[in-house]
Amino acid sequence: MIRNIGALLVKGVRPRDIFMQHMAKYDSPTKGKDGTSHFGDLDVLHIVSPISMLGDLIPVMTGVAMAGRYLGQKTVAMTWIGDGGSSTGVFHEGLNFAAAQKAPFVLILENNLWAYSTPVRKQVPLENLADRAKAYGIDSYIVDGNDVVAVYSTAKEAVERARAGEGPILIEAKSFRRLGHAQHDPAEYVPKEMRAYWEARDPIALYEKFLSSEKLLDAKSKKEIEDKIDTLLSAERDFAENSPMPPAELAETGVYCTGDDCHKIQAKWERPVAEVTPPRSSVKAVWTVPGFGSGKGSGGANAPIHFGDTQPAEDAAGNGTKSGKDRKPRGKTPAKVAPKKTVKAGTASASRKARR
Ligand SMILES: Cc1ncc(C[n+]2csc(CCOP(=O)(O)OP(=O)(O)O)c2C)c(N)n1
Ligand SMILES: [Mg+2]
Repeated sequence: MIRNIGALLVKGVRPRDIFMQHMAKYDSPTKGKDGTSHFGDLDVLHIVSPISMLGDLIPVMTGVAMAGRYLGQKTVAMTWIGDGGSSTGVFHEGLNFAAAQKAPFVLILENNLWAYSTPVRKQVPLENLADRAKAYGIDSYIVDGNDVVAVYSTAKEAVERARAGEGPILIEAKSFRRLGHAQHDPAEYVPKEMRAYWEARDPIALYEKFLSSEKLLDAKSKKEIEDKIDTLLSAERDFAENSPMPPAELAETGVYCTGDDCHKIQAKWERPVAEVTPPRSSVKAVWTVPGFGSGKGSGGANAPIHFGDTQPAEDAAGNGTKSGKDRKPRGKTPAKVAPKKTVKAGTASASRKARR
């Protein structure tokens, strides 16, 4: 999800890459092709590029989790979704699929109370979005999303459990979106009292308080950290600003995958391939259905799908015509009696009706 730039930095993405990506510079991860955080790094940092369509990353990350397991890796896939995004169809399809596959997958649902200008209460009738997990028979956690240590330990536990085969796991992190949806949104629809309540629970201030109370941070070390970050960010910003814009003649390159010169990603097998090769079967991997496809019965054209009470295609084509166009219309006089199953079903529904 594109709201997780913080997580990218934690994973090791350099600030310059994020700056350049936003400036659409040539040295950016996508060489200026995309202006937002739509980039990943499969090879080194193991980051899958986000997708703008809310929820779509859930089945994708489920696939990544399944692929890792198949290849014998001990990977756990993780992604984020918002409160709004958790109401999309693909959220439910993806999580159901992950649950059915027992995928080693951890999904963090950031409930920041707003989806653009829609408050969470207007789009979902649940107090706790973690309850969505119940529908898929998977475990979930609710965590104070503004408590850095709680989020860390909950996520760590969930990842360990997913790695041990207990996944997928849903974590609802309760939080708040302090600014608007984006720079163009002043978020005047947010009640003042609500903003004040959450501003008093700023996660960075709370974490600093925690570190001070644990004697892990004092004014001097705080200043050192802040100065270090300022220096790093200035250098990274300067690098990004001085990076060239992409040459116009490259505008149409790198749009489609062109094979080896595009990427060199290979599956990393960590188990013998033979282990997952299916045993030889005496049954041919061919399944023919009379009258289906472009065989004899269809006269070379698309075969009609026939149900129990319609004339089989081969019988109908028995007039010797080769072309589908010239065939006599079929299905007017059923050649066969409807199969028993259909009769039974009809009887059952008739008796149901009679009971009403
Ligand atoms: C399927 C889909 N519908 C609509 C959008 C447009 N859109 C982008 S972000 C957003 C709001 C998302 O709210 P939420 O999921 O709560 O995440 P938040 O922005 O609060 O982190 C919308 C409607 C989209 N990207 N994808
Ligand atoms: Mg939200």
